[in-house]
Amino acid sequence: MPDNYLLRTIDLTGSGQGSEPFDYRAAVPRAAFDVEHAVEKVRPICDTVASEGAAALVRFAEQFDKVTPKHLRVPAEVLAQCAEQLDPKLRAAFEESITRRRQVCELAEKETSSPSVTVAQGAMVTQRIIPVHRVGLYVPGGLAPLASSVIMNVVPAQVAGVSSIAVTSPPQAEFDGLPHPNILALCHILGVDEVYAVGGAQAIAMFAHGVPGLCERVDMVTGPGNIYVVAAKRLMRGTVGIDSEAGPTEIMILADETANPEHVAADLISQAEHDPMAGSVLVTDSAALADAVQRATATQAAATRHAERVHTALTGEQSGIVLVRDLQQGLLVCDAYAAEHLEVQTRDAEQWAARVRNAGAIFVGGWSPVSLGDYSAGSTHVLPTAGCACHSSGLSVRSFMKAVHVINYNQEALMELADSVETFALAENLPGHANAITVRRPKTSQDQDQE
Ligand code: HSO
Ligand code: ZN
Repeated sequence: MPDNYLLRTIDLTGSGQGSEPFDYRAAVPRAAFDVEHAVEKVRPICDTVASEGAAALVRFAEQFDKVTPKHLRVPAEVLAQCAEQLDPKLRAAFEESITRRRQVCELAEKETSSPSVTVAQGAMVTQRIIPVHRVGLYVPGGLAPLASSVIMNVVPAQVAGVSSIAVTSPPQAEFDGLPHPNILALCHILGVDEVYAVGGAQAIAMFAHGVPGLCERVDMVTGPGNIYVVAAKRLMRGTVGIDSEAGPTEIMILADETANPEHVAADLISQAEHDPMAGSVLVTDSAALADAVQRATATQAAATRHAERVHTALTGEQSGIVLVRDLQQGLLVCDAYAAEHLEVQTRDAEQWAARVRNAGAIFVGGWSPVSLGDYSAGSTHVLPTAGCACHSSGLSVRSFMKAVHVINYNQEALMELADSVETFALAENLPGHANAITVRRPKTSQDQDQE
């Protein structure tokens, strides 16, 4: 193998043919992401915010962001100013992204109906859909101020009917202690006027506990962040709802010899650009494609702006090229890995994509790269990482809605079921439960005599 090849090869062509089940998940490892260790570090920060409020937020900004925030809450006129000063081309790109994301939210993700089922005469159960009342959205700053995350979090929350939305993002020294101006501009465009210049674990604590005189507590915190933000979400979960614990980003590409190696390489690099721990994995049945992708990746990675972190990500344990016997076996690898992003660049891509069970989002064919979904496709880019796509979904309108069962039986309907419930309760050795039914039974003349 030429020494400038960056991606390691995992050859599975001979694996998984015996009678023993083969562990495809273990064959493609992920980077270690030790949230538990970070939880211990953020615990005192969250406690201090709870006890000292705004003063602690200023101190932590000075310590971690190396700046004294000009305002902890960004004044509305600053938001408006940032929107006015936007480059018109960028503003148009923001608006295109918002329009498409909103379209998908309204047409495909919104579930407004509250179905009622009459399970017997007089016995009705309704599933009422109620939006979360108040949400706090975290937008990362630092190396990667992801303005697109504002859209991906705010739009579904608004379509869901969340009535109170607050956004927070770290204060930046280069912007005079304010969050990145593109983030502020987007808040204004989206009609969000409650915006804080607070970052890191302390921002999550501010949302979870509330800070007197500054910020009311929220019901749910969403949005990506670094490991300390994730750790604070884990710590505060329960005090507050969270969307998910986002780990390092990852892309898996299932491709055959029809794929364009330059495109495949560019897509692997695009996600490696996020983080030295990002995972970029190609799964292919074509040794020729594997080789061409290695060459293209080496050339493109050397020339890219963030070459250092791209190089670290691509050469890490969590990235590589998986060689499979055929696409059928490739599909087993994809389902076992459950990638945050899965691209299918094969002949009959739609058919192969339709057979995938586990992926955060599926990008079909050669003209739907992950970058398109990151910004403007209309889909969400807040997606389950670390294999969680086998049980979880990306952030959508539904994430901001609660389904509440409303139970409404009349007397006859309850009496019809009384025996059944009492029997069940006694079988669980919970006579108090049975009694809550029994006391409602009509009194017999015998009962009345006993009283
Ligand atoms: N690929 C990232 C989202 C993102 N990319 C934002 C660019 N900006 C995680 O899905
Ligand atoms: Zn991205």
